[in-house]
Amino acid sequence: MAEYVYCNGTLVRADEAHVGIYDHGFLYGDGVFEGIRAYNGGVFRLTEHVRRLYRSAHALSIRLPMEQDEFRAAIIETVKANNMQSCYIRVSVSRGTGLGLDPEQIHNDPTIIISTRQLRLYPQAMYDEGLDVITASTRVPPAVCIDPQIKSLGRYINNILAKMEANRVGAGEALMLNMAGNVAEATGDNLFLVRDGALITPPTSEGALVGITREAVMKLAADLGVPVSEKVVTLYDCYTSDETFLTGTAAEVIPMVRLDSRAIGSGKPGPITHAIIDAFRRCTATECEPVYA
Ligand code: PXG
Repeated sequence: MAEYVYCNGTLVRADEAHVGIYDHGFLYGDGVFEGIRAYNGGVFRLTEHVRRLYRSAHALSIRLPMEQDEFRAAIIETVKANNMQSCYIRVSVSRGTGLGLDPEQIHNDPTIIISTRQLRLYPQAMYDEGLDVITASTRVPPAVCIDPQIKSLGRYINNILAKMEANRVGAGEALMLNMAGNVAEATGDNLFLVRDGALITPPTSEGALVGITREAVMKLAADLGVPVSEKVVTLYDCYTSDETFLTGTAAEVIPMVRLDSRAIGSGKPGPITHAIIDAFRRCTATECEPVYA
């Protein structure tokens, strides 16, 4: 069956979709994106993802030519056109097309692409055994320079470099520090640590994206009676935590059991991590917006 892509207002065959060579996303990373997930014919946190997309676009003064409910409908139509039940949905938006930095000199007609893909997840063994992680030497840009709340295309060069550092030594992920040397997040996931039965995660001012999975986990933890706080996290805090895990749309909730050759806690996924993984799976199984209703 042909793969379909939403491309600037219409569904077209993926092999016929194209983006101009002067697209500002391609030329300058001048755009925003979302990675969304569908589970068993339902989209997880669709409203929250589209809201974050619109906030990211607004912060960059990119005006989307439709209301959020129409955008949500376009995402659902794309999933339907590909007859997908469970998939990764990539939404990419750029400012428009034209050579030169000046937005006044380009067609401010945002490029909008929505595509669906089967997921390439971490193997189950990594969820059972936990990830071996390193600290990357590549830093996150200061929040006062590039705000991490904007899920912008251009910000990811450093995340890619940090991921390459992890790949080079066979680690599953890399933690990224901010300019003060505090932990911001992993390359494509947020970080939580467990200390004395409570969860701690770095605030966005430390350079972390306001992850949708992070928000879901914070609420699930509260429901389980596990206190959660946003606090500055140092490498010492990670090395000496009882448990640590990462959260993201693609990885969901994944335990992290080693950091820079030090075992975290027992060196095995801990009980709170297991409880959060179970609660998150229940959440994705029951709280999705139906596509085929
Ligand atoms: N931090 C960063 C820097 C991310 O990019 C997360 C945390 C987790 O956020 P969510 O909202 O997913 O819980 C992300 C996630 C892609 C892609 O190509 C998307 C992400 C990461 C890597 C690749 O769609 N976003």
